[in-house]
Amino acid sequence: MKSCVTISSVPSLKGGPWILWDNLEKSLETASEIGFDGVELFTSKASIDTNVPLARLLERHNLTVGAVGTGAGKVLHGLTLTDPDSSIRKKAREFIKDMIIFGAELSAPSILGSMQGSYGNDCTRETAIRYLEEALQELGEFAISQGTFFIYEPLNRYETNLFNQFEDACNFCRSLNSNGIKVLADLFHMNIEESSIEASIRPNADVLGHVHFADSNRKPVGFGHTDMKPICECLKEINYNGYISAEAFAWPDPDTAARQTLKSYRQFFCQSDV
Ligand code: LER
Ligand code: MN
Repeated sequence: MKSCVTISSVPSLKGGPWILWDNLEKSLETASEIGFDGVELFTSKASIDTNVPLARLLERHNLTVGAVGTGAGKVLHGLTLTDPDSSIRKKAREFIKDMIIFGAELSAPSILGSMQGSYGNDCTRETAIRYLEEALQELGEFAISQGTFFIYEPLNRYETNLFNQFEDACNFCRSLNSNGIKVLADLFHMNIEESSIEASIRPNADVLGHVHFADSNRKPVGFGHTDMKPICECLKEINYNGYISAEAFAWPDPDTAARQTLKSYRQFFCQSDV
């Protein structure tokens, strides 16, 4: 497993669930200095302005990219894959393809979170699920063509009404005509939706592709009340070898949040007896 911390390069979304908020160069320096293996990037578009090429900066700081998030497509540009308007759905797929290319160049997959959208008003659940299915099949195959995969993230009921439970999302993704889709276990969303987080993850190891590491209240792990020990034991038991990525509020401040996250990561994943 690899430790990972989120970096947002979108100042207008300050207050969202990302740990590091400084400019990218500074955030990479902080992530590396604290001791993370990787970073997850949240950007407004499929590129990022740096004085030195990003790949060189990552190499300098001995960091990999765990994933890139596509959420800005929805929150900044209003695009979702299940919008009733076909021109918006098309733009959403194009935005995501650019993000998949951006990620693939950094050897990282992209994540579909809020850009999945919701059904309602002009669109039934059945229609929205069909749109999602078609889009995921296309994007999964596109990700494979770029040498990577694409990650679908079930969200809690206040953020989508498509798939809230992990097992439902895994079954849906397994049924797709693409092997390019994996599923994300966000421990904050799962804390709201699952009866048991570890029991939901255990039978779905085959499609688990990424983990968002946050406590019950979306603060860094250790600042809430999720019982993390059985979840971490389950991830070890199923030999999960992907990223454990801190997508949490920068509480009480980015530096403390990052340090707390790595402390918890080491406590649960690097010690044999926790
Ligand atoms: C994205 O990873 C996520 O978890 C969502 O809550 C963002 O809206
Ligand atoms: Mn998440």
